[in-house]
Amino acid sequence: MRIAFTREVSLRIAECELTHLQRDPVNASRAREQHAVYENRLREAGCDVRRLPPLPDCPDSVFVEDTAVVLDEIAVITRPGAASRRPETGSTAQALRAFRELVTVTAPGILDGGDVLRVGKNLYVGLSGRTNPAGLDALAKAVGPHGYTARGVELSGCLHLKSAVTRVAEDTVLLNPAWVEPAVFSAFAQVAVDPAEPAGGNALQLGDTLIFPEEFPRTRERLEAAGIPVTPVPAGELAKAEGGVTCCSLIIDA
Ligand code: CIR
Repeated sequence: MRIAFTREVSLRIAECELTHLQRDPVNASRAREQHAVYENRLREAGCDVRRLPPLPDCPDSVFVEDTAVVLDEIAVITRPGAASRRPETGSTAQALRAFRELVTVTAPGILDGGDVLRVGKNLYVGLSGRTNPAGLDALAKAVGPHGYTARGVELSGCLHLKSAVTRVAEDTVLLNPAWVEPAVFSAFAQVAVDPAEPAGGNALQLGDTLIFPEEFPRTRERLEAAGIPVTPVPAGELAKAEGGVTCCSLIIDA
């Protein structure tokens, strides 16, 4: 069974953290409508969608991906790089405890799940404003005994590694070459985002389904030309909060 943990959009989402975008107030009810469509797409892709307890006073709490890194063997509870987001991890840990042994990142480490791209037993870890070398080390120590390697990846111009690059098929990544060095992913076939859609590098692969924002039609064309069909979702409202489609779920095979 595949479970997708999500969390409802806080009505305070307009007070979210912002790093690269100018504030364009998020409409919480529109964000909730779009989030409900997203949850339906997760169900259609075979997930049992379970909502974590609401955190109405944590504006960014819908972005559950940042609170944990879930692997087959363990789950690593993060220490988010933004202090405002640290209260989000407790309820994630509470939910994951039933499924995985937990390891927790501690100070001075910071780590956001959005910085961790897993491909098999390789973890690519963005060294971003939200993840530091101590966070990378903590992750590497936690996962090493289970046969994983974790390597740091430099980025520029975006919030998280997975803002810049995600896996879209067995052997293919989607990336924005302005934000991450394509040579790091030379082992993969690559689809580059359309330059007019710089935030188009974040897609969520669930088996044969690729959930992808409907706001990026040009990049969608590039994916489809590469033989990768997409399942579009409306994601524009949470994009104003610098969130993408991977950010809104934690996927766990139970
Ligand atoms: C933040 O800055 O933390 C939120 N406004 C956006 C987090 C998006 N999460 C993700 O990309 N994994």
